[in-house]
Amino acid sequence: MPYPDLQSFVSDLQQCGQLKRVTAEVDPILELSEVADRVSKSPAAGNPPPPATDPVHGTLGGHALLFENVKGSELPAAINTYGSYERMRLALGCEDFEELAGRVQAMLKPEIPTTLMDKFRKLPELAKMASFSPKSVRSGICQQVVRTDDADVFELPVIQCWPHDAGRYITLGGMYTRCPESGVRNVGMYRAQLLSPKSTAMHWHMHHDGARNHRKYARRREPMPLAIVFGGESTLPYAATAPLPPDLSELLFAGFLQGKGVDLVRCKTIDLEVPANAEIVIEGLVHPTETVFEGPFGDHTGYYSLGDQYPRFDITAITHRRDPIYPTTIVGKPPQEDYYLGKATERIFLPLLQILVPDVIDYNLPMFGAFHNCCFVKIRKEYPMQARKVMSAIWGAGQMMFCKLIIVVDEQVNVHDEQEVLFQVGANWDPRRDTVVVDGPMDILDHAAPYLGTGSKMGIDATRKIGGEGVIREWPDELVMTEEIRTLVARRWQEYGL
Ligand SMILES: [Mn+2]
Repeated sequence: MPYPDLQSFVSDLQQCGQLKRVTAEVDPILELSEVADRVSKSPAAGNPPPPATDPVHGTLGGHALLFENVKGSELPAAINTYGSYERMRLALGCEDFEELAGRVQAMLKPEIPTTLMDKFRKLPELAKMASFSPKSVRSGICQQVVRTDDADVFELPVIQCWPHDAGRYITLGGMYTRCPESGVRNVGMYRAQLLSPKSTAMHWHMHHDGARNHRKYARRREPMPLAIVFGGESTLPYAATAPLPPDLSELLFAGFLQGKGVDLVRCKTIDLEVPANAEIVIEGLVHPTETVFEGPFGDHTGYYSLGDQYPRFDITAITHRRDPIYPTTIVGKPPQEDYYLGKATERIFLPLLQILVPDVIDYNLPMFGAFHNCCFVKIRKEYPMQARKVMSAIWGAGQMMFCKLIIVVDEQVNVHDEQEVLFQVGANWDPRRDTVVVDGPMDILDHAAPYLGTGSKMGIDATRKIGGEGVIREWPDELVMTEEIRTLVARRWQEYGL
């Protein structure tokens, strides 16, 4: 089962040998970040075998860290709690991500009941879906302490991650907003730069749901209520980062993952509800029109993203449980904590991608691609130019539009083996015939794109070529030993240690 709050997650991680408590004083400015970076790139706690879908980098992640003595703050800071396959598995309460992918698939392909008897059989499942919805409760630990006039965000152990960052940044807070028209709640995970004891800059990209909600408030010239939530159910930070459609609630998804709805309490100073089990909640209002200069910030691209104008968030209260833990994370060159959140998404959302692009058997977003720069796709090729159709479809599937490079391979290739994929490129690719370059929208963070948010992307067809694909000569077979000989040798030669 996933954990109901951060403190039970942290204490279980410690019991499993997945967390180190650090009592030595650490500076939240750069020092904590450098320790976390080194730890996230070291062997995973307990040296577990890597998953089959990540044979090389799946062995990394180090320990989660709980810094009990952060300079300038009374609160301990937790980092790297999601930073390995094992800890992601614990946080989501699953044996492996495939198990969750299976549950997503079952939800996406509901069998439509035809007879009355079928309808009755379906009732418990529908009731179960309803039980995943968030529930309002009267009180929560997140409001054991309420501070309004004396609220000071600098009392939290907020870190500065990289040397040229513009300041200290909140990095693992769920940003709770609501659409003023439909009332639909949204939870996103965006950074916030501390400006003063009672204000931050709100960083969100134009296509984020939080930004969309803010635009609606801005048109009405009303301030937007916003709550920054730390901790709570261990599925929440993952759900906040998952690429859900705009109207699918992250809270419902978190409830689905943990098999139980998230309990919500009313905020003290704004009209919003937040998870009752959270450690810390920052309440406030985002100004409809006023902006402040935000950034630069060392980003998950491995480069700084440049500064720009973003809305200002004015804090009205900070509420927290007694003795809260402040959770944080850093981003930079992979692998870091966010790599495992991304890999969970890659696996859990495969059934959804397959509904949009049924040709896809499997895919891999390799580590060096920092999430979506590069995508390896495996298809069962049945007609000419199918690889190109798949590229176009992937570029049309939500955030996959940001893929700068798509490599398509045949069904016998292991897309999780980078050497094998690149071998197929070398063997099957004629650059002029098998490459496509198209223009389109790009990630705002892609500094190599000629314009902000637009640029070009490339597809490489590394499948075997068939008639209708510009092959004039005969295409040879790939070297593969017969199954008969392989089985025989595996059995007979084992005793010789070969
Ligand atoms: Mn959303």
